[in-house]
Amino acid sequence: MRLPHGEVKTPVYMPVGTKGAMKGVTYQEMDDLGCKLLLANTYHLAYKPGGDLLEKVGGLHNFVNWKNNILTDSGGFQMVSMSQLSEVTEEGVTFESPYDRSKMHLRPEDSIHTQNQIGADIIMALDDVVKTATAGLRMQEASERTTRWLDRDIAAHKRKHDQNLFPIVQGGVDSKLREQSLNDLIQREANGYAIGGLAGGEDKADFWKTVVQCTTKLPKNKPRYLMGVGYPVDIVVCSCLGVDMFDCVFSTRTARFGTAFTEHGFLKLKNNEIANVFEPIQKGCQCQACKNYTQSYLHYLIAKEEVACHLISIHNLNYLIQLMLNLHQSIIDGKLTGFVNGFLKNWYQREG
Ligand code: PRF
Ligand code: ZN
Repeated sequence: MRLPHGEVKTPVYMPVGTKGAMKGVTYQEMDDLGCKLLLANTYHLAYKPGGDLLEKVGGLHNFVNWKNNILTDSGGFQMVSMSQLSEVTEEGVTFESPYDRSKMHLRPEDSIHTQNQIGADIIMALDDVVKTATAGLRMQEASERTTRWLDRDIAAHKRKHDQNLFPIVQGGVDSKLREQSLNDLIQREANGYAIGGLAGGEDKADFWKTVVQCTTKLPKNKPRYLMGVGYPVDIVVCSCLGVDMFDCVFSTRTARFGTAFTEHGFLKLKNNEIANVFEPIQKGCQCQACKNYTQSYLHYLIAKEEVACHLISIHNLNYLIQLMLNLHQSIIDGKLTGFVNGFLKNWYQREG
């Protein structure tokens, strides 16, 4: 994928720095890990430091000194994650700040204006997001409203030459609504598309079916971004189903609770027996945590020091970035099937 701040190999995992910072990891470290595309969030950045300040310093890239690519989510997802504090109408969404109770009106025009100020390489359409389990008319309204808002997004977008606006397919796990949303969005001929409204607690069977329905229909020559998916197994399987981009806070959030990714699944470093394991999290891993420290030491650190969360976050990010590069290479080499077989066998077979 060629973007204004360099080329990105796909499939790609995008680490999430919601507020213009990763939790516990600097952007310099993200660059060292080989990250080429980061995610940030319009709602949080609009609240602080604000779009005007970001525009004044020449955008988020300059503000945080990041030379690679950025994608901004539109604020749509906060309608679900902050549902107690938001109200949606045809005009747009109103949020009440959990910090100081101030109101923020986010119409499609506002989301795009702020995203133009932030200056990310990929910006997202403002979608009407409802919980995946939402039934009937409200789900239909949300899906159709997302298309109406897309037309307002496109009209408001002032940087079509250097910012790629991705529409977001909605419709929950209802195949008719998805089909309608797919048809409407594909007609608008964007440079890439996102699949939204999933990873919200739906049945796994419905999840896979909906992903396949979308990837089958979306244009083959344009990137497809599955929003909010980040479990290693889901990333591998969905890459096989034709997804190119993923994002999720899971890798760093779970690290802060002491869980590391390994080729044999999740490793809970808080468990007492880890005190006697004098090996790295993952043999051969080139990250700072594995090159320097044993599981036993990390287990001891977790109870005492913030730095343990930092080290495990670095490891999990390195794990996902390397996993994606290996997936990419296996596709290039025509060896995807063998790679996926090996990955799944290792993941579910603890003894290797
Ligand atoms: N829409 C937006 N951001 C998202 C999602 C979505 O549907 C999801 C999936 N639930 C994650 N992030 N705008
Ligand atoms: Zn490591």
